[in-house]
Amino acid sequence: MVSALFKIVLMGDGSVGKTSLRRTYMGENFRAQYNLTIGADFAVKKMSLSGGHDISIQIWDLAGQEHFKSVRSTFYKGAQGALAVYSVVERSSFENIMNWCEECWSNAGRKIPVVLIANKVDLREQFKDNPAMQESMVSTEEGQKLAQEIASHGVITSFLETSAKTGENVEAAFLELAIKILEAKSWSG
Ligand code: G3D
Ligand code: MG
Repeated sequence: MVSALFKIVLMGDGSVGKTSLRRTYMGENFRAQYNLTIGADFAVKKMSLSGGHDISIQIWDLAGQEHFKSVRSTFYKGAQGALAVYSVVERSSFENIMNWCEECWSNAGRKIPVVLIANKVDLREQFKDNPAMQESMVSTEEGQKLAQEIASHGVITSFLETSAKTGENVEAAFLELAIKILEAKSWSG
C-alpha cells in the first residue's frame, strides 16, 4: 500500500487543451492556486487506486506561459510524471511533443513517465469533411507510433485519446499517469 503525493506536469503547446483537461478532471468549481514566479497554476486531487493505494496528485499547469522558456525549468523540478498533450486537429502541436519531452526530462533530472494525450478527439467528426483540415489532423496510428518512440528512450509511457469537452477518457488519463508513476517507483525500488 502506497500513500503519497505526486507532482505531475501538464505540458504541450498553447491551446491544445491542458487547462481544460485539468478543469474537466477536477470539476468546474475547483480553484487552482497560482504561482506567480513561474507563472503556473497548481491544484491537488486525491485518487484511490486498486490495491489500497491512496494517491494525491499535484497538477501543475503553465498559465499561458508556454512560450517563456525561462519559467519552465522550475516548473519541471521534482515532477514525477507528465501528461504530454497535443491536439488531434493541430499537427504542429503533435510535432512538438518530443521537444517537450526532452525539455521535461532534462529539467526533471531523469526520464520520468509520460502519458501521451491526443486531445480534442470530438473535433475529428466535425472536421472530417473539411479538406482544408485534413493535413493538420493527426491519426490514432500516428499517436501510437509517437508513444513507441517515447518508449524507445527507455521511458515508461502509454497513449490515450481524450476530449476535455465531452469528458472522454479524461479521468482515465490522470489515472493512467498515476499507475505509470507507481510502476516506475517499483522498478527503481
Ligand atoms: P491550454 O491550456 O493548453 O492552452 P485550453 O488550452 O485548455 O485553454 O484550451 C484552448 C481552447 O481549446 C479552448 O477554447 C478550449 O475550450 C478548447 N478545448 C480544449 N479541449 C478541447 C476538446 O477536447 N475539444 C474541443 N472541441 N475543444 C477543446 P477557447 O475557445 O475557449 O479558446
Ligand atoms: Mg492553459
